[in-house]
Amino acid sequence: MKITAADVIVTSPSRNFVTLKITTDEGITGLGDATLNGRELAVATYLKEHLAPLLLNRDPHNIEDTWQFLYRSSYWRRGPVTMAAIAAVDMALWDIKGKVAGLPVYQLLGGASRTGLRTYGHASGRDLPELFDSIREHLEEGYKSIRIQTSVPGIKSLYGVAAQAQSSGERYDYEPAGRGDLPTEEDWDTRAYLRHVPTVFEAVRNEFGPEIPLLHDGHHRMTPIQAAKLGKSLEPYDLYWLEDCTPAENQDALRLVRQHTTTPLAIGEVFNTVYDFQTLIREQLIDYVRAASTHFGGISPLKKVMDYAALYQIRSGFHGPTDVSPVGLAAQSHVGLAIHNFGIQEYMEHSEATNSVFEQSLNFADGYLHPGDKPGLGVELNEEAAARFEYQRAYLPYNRLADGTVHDW
Ligand code: CS2
Ligand code: MG
Repeated sequence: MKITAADVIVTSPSRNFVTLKITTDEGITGLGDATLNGRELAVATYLKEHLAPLLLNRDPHNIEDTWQFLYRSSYWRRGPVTMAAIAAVDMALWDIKGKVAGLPVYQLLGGASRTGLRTYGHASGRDLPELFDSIREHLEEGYKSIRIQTSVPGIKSLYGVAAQAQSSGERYDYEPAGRGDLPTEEDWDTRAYLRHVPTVFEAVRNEFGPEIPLLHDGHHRMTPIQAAKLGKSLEPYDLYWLEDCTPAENQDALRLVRQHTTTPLAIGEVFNTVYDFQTLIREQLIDYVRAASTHFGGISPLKKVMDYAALYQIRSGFHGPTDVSPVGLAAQSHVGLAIHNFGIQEYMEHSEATNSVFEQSLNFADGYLHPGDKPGLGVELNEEAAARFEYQRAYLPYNRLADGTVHDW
C-alpha cells in the first residue's frame, strides 16, 4: 500500500480547523487533526510545504517508523507546530489502518477497557444565579462531572465564561480565539481571583451537595505559591481536579504546590511531548495527564505517555475543547477507551456548523462518550461543506495586569 496524496483542508465553521487527509493507492483515506488555536496556518504550511512531500510513496501501515522519521528528520524535534503536524499524520495513518482492518482504532489499541468515557462539561456564569443555571443545564444534558468557571468581581472579562460576548459574536467557548486582525486584551487580578473562587465553590457545594465531581481550570495564571494557596483553600470543596494551576514549563514548580495541598492536579494541554511530563509523572506531582492527541504528536505518543503514567497511578484527563476538532476528539477517545488508567474526558459539544463539516460517529449519552465502532476513527470530512467556510484569522485573548504587565490568559 502506498500514500499517493496528503492534502491539507483549512475550514472555519464556528472556528478555524486544519485537517490532513491522506489518500492511498487503494483509495482508502485517513484524517488527522492539525488545529493549533490561534496559529492554524503555521501548521497548515508545515504540513503542506515540509511533511506532505515526505509522505508520498510511503507505506501508510508503518505508523511508528513514519512518526520517528518525521520527528527525527526535522532535526529541530518538538514544539507545538511540529507536533500538531506530526499528530495529524499519526492520526490519519491509524484511521487508514483501522479501515483496512475493518476495526475501530480502539480495537487496534487493545480493545475496550470500559463501556464509555465519563465526561465533564463546562458550566460557567457571570454571577452565581447564571452559574447555577449553567450547572443545572449541564446536569440535565447528562454530564456527571462539571467544570466551574466564573467571572470575578473587579475583572472585566476572563477565560471560560461562556455568556461573555465574543468579538466574533460566537458563544465564548466555541471561539475562545476571537476572530479579528489582533488579539483581544483582557484584564487580570490574581488576588481578586484567589479571594473569589473559594466562595464560588462553597456556594456550589451548598446548592448542589458534596457528591458531584467539580473541576476548575486555573489556566496558567498563578505563581506556584498562589496555586498552592488556591489548592489549599479549595480542599473543603473536594475538587476532582484543579487544572493548569501554574505554568509548568518549570516542572519543579509543582513540587511547591504539591507540598501545600491535596487538591488533585491536572496539567498538560499545552505540552507536546512526553518530556514535558517526565518530572511531573516520575515524582507524582500531578494526578491527571491533560494532553490532547492533536497537540501531542497523535495517538501513538498519547498511548505511550499514558502507559508511562500508569506506573505512577496517574490517569488521563485528555483535553477536549471545541478547538480540538471532531477528528482529534475521536482520536483521543479511542485511546481513552482502550487504556486502563483512564480518568475523565473533557467534552464540549461542537457547533452545528462544525458538525456539518465533520460527520462524526461520536456518541454522547448520559454523560458518557463513545467513539463508535466504525472502522478507523469514525469521522468523515464533508469537503464541500468545508469549502463553504473560509479561514478567518483569529487570536486567543491575552491578559494585562493593572500596571500594564502582560500576563497569562
Ligand atoms: C481550556 C481550553 O478546555 C480547557 O481546559 O484550557 O479551552 C483552552 O483555553 C483552549 O484550548 C485554548 O485554545
Ligand atoms: Mg484548560
